[in-house]
Amino acid sequence: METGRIIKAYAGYYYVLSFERDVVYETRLRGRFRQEDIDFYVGDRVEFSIIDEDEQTGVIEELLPRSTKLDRPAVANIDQVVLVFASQQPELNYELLDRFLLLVEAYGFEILICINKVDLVGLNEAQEALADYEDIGYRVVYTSAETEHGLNRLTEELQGRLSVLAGPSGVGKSSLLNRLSPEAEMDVGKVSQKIKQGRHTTRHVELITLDNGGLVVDTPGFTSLRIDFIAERELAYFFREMREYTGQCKFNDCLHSSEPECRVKQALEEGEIPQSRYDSYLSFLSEIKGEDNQW
Ligand SMILES: Nc1nc2c(ncn2[C@@H]2O[C@H](COP(=O)(O)OP(=O)(O)OP(=O)(O)O)[C@@H](O)[C@H]2O)c(=O)[nH]1
Ligand SMILES: [Mg+2]
Ligand SMILES: [Zn+2]
Repeated sequence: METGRIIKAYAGYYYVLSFERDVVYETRLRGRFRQEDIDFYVGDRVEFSIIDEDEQTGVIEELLPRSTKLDRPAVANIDQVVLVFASQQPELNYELLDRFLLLVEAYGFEILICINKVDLVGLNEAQEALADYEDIGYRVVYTSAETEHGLNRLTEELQGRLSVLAGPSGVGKSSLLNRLSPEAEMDVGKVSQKIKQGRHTTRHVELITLDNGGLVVDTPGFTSLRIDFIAERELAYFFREMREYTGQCKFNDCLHSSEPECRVKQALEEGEIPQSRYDSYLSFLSEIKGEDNQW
């Protein structure tokens, strides 16, 4: 029996990259899996048998245990989520960045922030724009798919892991992947047109293999950015810089908005919590409470 990883699923076929050799097999599922109603995800590790070595075909016999499973996009065994934002075009939207960060924190994945298109503003300005996030402790890499700035650093961060690229449309996720792995041949769209239409260029889920053993999924972004599955009380916990203060408020059920003697607000006034992060917190809080449902 062979072992490998599903790197692509298409029309009932599963493309499995063997762990033993550098070959991708076109496989089908054993019939019993249909009765057992087991879904197979891109990223899944499987046992399979080879039907024809020359044709590179096989049959999946067993699903190996998963560490994580995400439904949208459907990817198993994710090691980290790379949040890609652009320094410009589209302009860096902090509340949107905070929303992505919140979602990834809530799912419990490791996070890498990638700020792309630094060629448009210069490295210094790009770094200043993310200073708060670096202070909070997030790992940030600065890249340009245009000039190739930072691509070595990004490649290092992807080594030996399964990463999902996520972020708004038009920030350059597919362009970065095309640079990292020329075989990727991801569709790259025209940013202005896409923003107008609100459509995504990238549609199917596929794992791209890098030379250093890294695996990367380019996604159409999280299809839903809804956060209403998060409880009011746990929201502050997902803001890393607030976490250490939440237990020190006067009231146990403090939501850090208008309550007196709130340790989080004190930290805000002392500059320990960035104002824009706190603004995002309040905005998400009212959204979770159902006061504002824009997503
Ligand atoms: N100046 C500059 N332009 C870039 C850079 N990276 C990508 N672009 C351009 O930005 C546009 C969008 O790039 P894509 O790679 O399609 O963006 P995406 O994030 O994959 O977008 P979706 O697939 O819609 O989510 C294209 O016109 C790219 O040529 C960069 O580093 N600098
Ligand atoms: Mg894309
Ligand atoms: Zn409080």
